[in-house]
Amino acid sequence: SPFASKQYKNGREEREKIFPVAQISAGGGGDPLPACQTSKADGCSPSSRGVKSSSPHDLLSVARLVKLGRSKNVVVVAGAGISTASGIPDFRTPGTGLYSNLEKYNVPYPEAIFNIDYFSDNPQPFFSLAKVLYPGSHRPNYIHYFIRVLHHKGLLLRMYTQNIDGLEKLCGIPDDKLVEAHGSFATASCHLCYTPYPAEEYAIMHDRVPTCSFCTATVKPDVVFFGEDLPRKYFLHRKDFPKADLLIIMGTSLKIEPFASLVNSVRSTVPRLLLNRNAVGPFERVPLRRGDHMELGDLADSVRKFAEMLGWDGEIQELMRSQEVVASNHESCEETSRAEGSGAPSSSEETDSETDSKSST
Ligand code: CNA
Repeated sequence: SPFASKQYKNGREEREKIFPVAQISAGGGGDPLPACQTSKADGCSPSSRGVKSSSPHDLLSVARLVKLGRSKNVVVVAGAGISTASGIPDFRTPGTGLYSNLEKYNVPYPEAIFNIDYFSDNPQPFFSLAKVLYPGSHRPNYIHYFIRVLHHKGLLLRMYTQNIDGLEKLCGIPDDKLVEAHGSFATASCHLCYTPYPAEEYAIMHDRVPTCSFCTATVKPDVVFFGEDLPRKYFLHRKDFPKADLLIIMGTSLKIEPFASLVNSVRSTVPRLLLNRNAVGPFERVPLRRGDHMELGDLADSVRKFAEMLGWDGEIQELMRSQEVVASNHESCEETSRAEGSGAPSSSEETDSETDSKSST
């Protein structure tokens, strides 16, 4: 089957597929948990919030480690919560998350939209949703630029993101520092015969489902669906996590495996900092593991506070201003050239691909 051929392509040992945690605990493929159980597991229940909540000391003690030069190999693990400030809804935030707003996609249960078997029969819901997530209409925010500055300082070992919005790349985090664990929209392939299609050819923004010119099956962006293999690059985690000396977890509910378990693969003495609206994963446990810190609340506020403690806020704001000015000039240039009918200029956003340096902290 085409599925088997993809497994073969990725190598036997390296096969890991993504699953929602809820399905795994229900016996690997059962119905997802009902909403109330999900929100409890999300850490929204008073009991999981109450006992050890965030304190200003958490952020401060991690900032101190960084300033003392004790954290030089920082791994960042991120999810949809880092992009809500850019206007992209996450999955699970009640009210605004995509899972609360699925009526328009007409799917039997939320995860169906990213289920490869469901997609084979009915790709339309995914393509409707893809328009919301598709790169192009959103800009990186302060949180993305914080991570880029972490890289500027020579402290970022790697960023592992579950996001498919491409904002990490857009803010200039270089390719070799980034693992897009759940794939991206940058490329696409036929979901049956795996013929590759460059992004511009599969034209996701049009109101039709793109089909393969060889076998007529649906062309799917190389976003990893439930039940699909993770990209090869994901396996860098085997090298990176044992090397990490600080783990920062931001904006994720840690509900999707195997990504969620990555946070447990740093050495037991390594400090872990959770920045999120609510406690998630191992941070729901009371008491917390020694070395675990969390700052609960709005992520942009927490990251700004952290950056101020580190003395990086000015640099982040300056970088953000310069990049965003370049981007908006670029946009108005494109608009002008479109209006004048002279075609679009080529993209020229600055990235850090040559600045992968251990520069000053
Ligand atoms: P999720 O399950 O929706 O969890 C997001 C987490 O972030 C939740 O715990 C929220 O409480 C928290 N959060 C959201 N906004 C904020 C905020 N402003 N401040 C503080 N905390 C906040 O999403 P995950 O990333 O954990 O789930 C993984 C899925 C989501 C991946 O497979 C993605 O492909 C998928 N996804 C990606 C995007 C994107 O690319 N931007 C958007 C929506 C979904």
